[in-house]
Amino acid sequence: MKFATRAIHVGQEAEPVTGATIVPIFQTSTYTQEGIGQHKGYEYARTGNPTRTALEACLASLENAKYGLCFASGSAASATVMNLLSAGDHVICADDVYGGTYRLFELVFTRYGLQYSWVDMTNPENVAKAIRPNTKMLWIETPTNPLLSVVNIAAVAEIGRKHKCLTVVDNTFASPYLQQPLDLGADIVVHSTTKYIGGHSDVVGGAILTNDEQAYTKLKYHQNAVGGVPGPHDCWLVMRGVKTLALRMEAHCANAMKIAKWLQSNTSVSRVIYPGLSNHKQHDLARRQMRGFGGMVSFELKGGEAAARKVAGQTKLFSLAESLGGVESLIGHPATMTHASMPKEQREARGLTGGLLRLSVGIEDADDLIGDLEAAFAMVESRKAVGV
Ligand code: P1T
Repeated sequence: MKFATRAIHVGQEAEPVTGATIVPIFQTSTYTQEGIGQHKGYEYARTGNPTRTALEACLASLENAKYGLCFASGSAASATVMNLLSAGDHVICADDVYGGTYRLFELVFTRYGLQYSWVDMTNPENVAKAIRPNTKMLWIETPTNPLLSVVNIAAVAEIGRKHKCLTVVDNTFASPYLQQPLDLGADIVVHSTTKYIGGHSDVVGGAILTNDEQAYTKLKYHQNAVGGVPGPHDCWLVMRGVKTLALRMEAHCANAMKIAKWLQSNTSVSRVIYPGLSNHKQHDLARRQMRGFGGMVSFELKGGEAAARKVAGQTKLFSLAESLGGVESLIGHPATMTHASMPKEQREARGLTGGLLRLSVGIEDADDLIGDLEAAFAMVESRKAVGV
């Protein structure tokens, strides 16, 4: 079965008792046993729930994985991957990641004795150079949040194999429709299903997908032991969203490309970052590694931070909001929003300036979205002209 078919059918056979075509929401915390130890595979809903099982099977299939585990958030999924490690272990991470991932690793897990090196993974040699005797994991995000750098998954996974490190890819920005890291040699994929997979900005969730049986067994153990599991209704919402992932991603990519090109031609804009533009530093790699270039576009205005702050408050269709990947367009100011927990010096060293704006381009009509940005830019220009 091809991707779009799997998104609608895998794990989602008609329910055997009633014939319900759509997987029901099994809103139960426990399961009645016929006798001690005699049950139908479910004992307690932290450990397992049929609605969650269906979603786990579907997402595993979409990432070409044997095993899937779902979580209450992308952050809970990332934290559970860290549970594979022990005090004294070292992780090499892409230096441009979601601010919450930076916070989780640098401010939470370092207190438990894990060590992190933040390296520019766009050059895989930097990863090889950062390897230490205690390095156990390589953590990739690609395209990165919010600077949309593209990391060569196959090259980094090769380094991981050579040094017996697990390679993990946070595939949230691309979604499995645009990129399947396990096929490129990665060991584990992590998602915030809050984003493109859910697709409607109405649910928070996460997932881990893998073909590594040993890693899966440990992750499943920690999923149950730590307990950051999603409720059945949330699983059902994610499952409803994922059915249209293929269609939505095509529309996100087409709209983002139009907007990136429009921004590039606009005289108020000093820099546009979109992997689909031929001047993007890893454009050729993105062409090879991804099926499309995604729905995220970052840019800077000539007026710097002051102009960025004003534009972010002026758009009408682009809501000023955290998050991404929904059908509706969002605009964000990473320095004060998604990446506020990263110290200013760290942000600036990565090129994440106060002037940077990030668009999550939705699937509305592209002309309306361009019109919205145009009006916001004009409003800021006219205020500047009258000194407001
Ligand atoms: O929000 P949560 O479901 O816990 O997912 C965390 C997360 C993990 N990985 C990436 C690449 C992410 O972008 C996120 C969440 N990001 C935002 C909320 C944001 O606006 O960038």
